[in-house]
Amino acid sequence: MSPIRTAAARVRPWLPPIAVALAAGLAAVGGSYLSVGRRPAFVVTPIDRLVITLSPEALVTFAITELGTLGHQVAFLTAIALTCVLFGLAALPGVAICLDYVSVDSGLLRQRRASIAAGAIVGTVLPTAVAFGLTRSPRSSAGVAAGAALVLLATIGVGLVAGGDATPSSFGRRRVLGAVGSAIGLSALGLFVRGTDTETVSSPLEIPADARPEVRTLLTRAKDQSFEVDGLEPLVSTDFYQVDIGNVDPVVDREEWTLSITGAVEEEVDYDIADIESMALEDRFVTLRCVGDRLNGRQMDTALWSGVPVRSLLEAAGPEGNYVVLHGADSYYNEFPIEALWPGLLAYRMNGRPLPRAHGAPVRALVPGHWGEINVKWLTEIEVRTEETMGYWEHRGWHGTGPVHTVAKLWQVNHLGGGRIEVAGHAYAGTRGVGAVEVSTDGGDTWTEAEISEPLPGDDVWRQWRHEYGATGEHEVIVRARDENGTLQIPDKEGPKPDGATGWVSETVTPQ
Ligand SMILES: Nc1nc2c(c(=O)[nH]1)N[C@H]1C(S)=C(S)[C@@H](COP(=O)(O)O)O[C@H]1N2
Ligand SMILES: [Mo]
Repeated sequence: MSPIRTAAARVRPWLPPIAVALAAGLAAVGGSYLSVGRRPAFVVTPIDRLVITLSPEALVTFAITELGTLGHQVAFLTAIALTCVLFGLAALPGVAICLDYVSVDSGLLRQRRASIAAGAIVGTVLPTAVAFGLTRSPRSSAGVAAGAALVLLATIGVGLVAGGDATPSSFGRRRVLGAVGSAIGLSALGLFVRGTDTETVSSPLEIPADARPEVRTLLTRAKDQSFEVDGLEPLVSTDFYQVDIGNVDPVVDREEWTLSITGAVEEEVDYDIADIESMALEDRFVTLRCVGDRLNGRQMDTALWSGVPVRSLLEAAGPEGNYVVLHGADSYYNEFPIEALWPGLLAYRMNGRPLPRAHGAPVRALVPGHWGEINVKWLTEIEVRTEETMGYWEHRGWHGTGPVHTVAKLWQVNHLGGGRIEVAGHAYAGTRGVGAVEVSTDGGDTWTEAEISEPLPGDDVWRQWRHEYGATGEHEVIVRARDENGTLQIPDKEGPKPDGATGWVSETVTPQ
């Protein structure tokens, strides 16, 4: 067999091997996804971690506060692209041997079956080794091997089939097309089989048939107490926000999971899921809000959580320090005064169902009144400390471990006809409780108390508010909450970083 080189290859000899190698990289990622889905073993997961770790703080903040979910998607797509390049690089030596560009141009080897075979092997083994090094998952690595091998075989196959009668340039093009086509095909199959592999969290409005009577009563009560305002989320959120340091949630095996209480304690204690489930269960409505939430953002939600009070576990260990660091299985950690943890809950159910993976399965912490970030998910360790240290977000310039600010959101404006307008939303003041919500429909000159929903049981739960009025011209609606002590929501406008957004939500409304 004589080497056939394309016109393009003569001008840019590196182009076909790079194109084929990148296709092998894509196929490696596609193969890994097909075999394990969006899980920690997916080869993109460690790269995603690296991207987030290495991203400049300003970019991460922008993604969290301005882009929200979109920011996660952009970050994840970047990680996917980088992973394709990484595996493309790993496949490149093999591809180069296979395509014989190395050999022909360097004159060291002749194109022959042996070098094709060697190239195919090298081009498969290297990416597989990289995958195993990154994920330690045989299954994910096998997916990578299959993807890389598929592309190499497709390339070689096209070479053998088209070798005889093709013109040099169409021959090179066909090999590249064979490589790219098979890579896209495999990735499409991965997407088809796995979808986006994100968990669907059932709506709390459909109370599960096997719900405990207490849960049924509480969820029904929340439903009944919710205002009937068109488009307004009920008192138990139907779409609970999610904020994570990574784009792939950890998968924690319930049976293998343990929670350790360590550090400055009289006695270190370990619990497994059976221990936790054998303790008396408590149901609590708890609202969470992310410190990165914009003033009128949507990173504030409420669920009915069931679990065990932290108190009994802490008492058993006998803490001898004033601080705790909670650690999650995703290497996330956060530090705060132990005082805040004592009244906390270790939740393993949410709205009458097992805690979803997205919200920290098997067990997460719920710490009354504090910003979302200390409510550590996939909780594995409670480390007691005698001295203060910094948590994950504090290292990145946030101060989100303290109590939440009081806030009233203006989430819904309904035009009821005849110049009647209904404005509504949710208000939250942590453990201080929402005392009142005040609305101004004239840009802040005069204020009226809005109607607020009956309080749900619980020390750390939001309320809804609504207000109906008539208007003819364009006007500005402003809303502000007071906590149960009568303290007004902070008026000065500040963005979320570093202490959480402050100010009063205002919106210009034009009657229809
Ligand atoms: N292990 C772990 N716990 C975590 C996080 C995380 O990234 N990893 N994010 C925190 C942040 S910033 C918030 S606001 C809440 C969000 O909880 P949710 O995703 O269930 O809404 O979880 C907190 N607990
Ligand atoms: Mo957060």
